Amino acid sequence: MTYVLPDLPYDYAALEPHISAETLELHHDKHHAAYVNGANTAMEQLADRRHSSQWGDLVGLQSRLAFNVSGHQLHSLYWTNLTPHASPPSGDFAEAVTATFGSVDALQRHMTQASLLVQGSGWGALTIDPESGELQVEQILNHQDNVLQGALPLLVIDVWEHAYYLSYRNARAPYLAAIWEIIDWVEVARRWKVATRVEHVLA
Ligand code: MN3
Repeated sequence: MTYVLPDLPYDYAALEPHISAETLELHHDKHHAAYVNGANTAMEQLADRRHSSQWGDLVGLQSRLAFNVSGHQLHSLYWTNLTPHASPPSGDFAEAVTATFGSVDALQRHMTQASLLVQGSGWGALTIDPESGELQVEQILNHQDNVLQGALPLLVIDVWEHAYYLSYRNARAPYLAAIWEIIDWVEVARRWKVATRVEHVLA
C-alpha cells in the first residue's frame, strides 16, 4: 500500500468542545480512511491499465486519483495543524504573516471568509508559493480544485459538512470561530520554515 492512514496525534476527545469526539472519530476513522483506500485503489487500477493498455476509464481514474490523494494529504495536514494546546503565532513566522497580511488577525479574517464562502465542499488554506515566496490564502474546492500549482500548504481548514455537522449542524461560521482556538501555530511555523527552503523546480 502506497498510502497509509496516520494515527491521530491526540485522543478523539482532545479537541472538545470545539470539535466533538464523535466528529473526530468518524472523520478520521471513516472519511480519511476512505480517501486512503481510494488513493491506493486508484494507483492499483492505473497500474493495471498501463499493464493492459486498456484506457476506456482513464479519465475517471485520473479524477479519482487526484480527489483521493489530495483528500488524504489534506486530512493528514489538518489533524496535525490542530492541537488542544494552542498558542499564538510568534517569531519570524508571525513577522512574515504581518508583512503580507498586515496582522495575524487580518490573515484570520481572510481565511475565515475564504473558508466560509466555499460553495459546497472544500477547504480554506494558507500556502506559500516557492516561486515568489509569497504567503497566499487559497479556497480549495473539493480536495483538488482551484489550487495554485506548486504552492505548499501550511495551514488547512476542512469545511466539508462532515467536519462540523454533528455539532454545528449546517452552521459553518461558529465552527470556523471555534477552529481558531485550536490551531497549532508552532506546527504551521515549522512547515513555513521547511517550505522557505524548498527550491522551485524552475530555479
Ligand atoms: Mn474531511
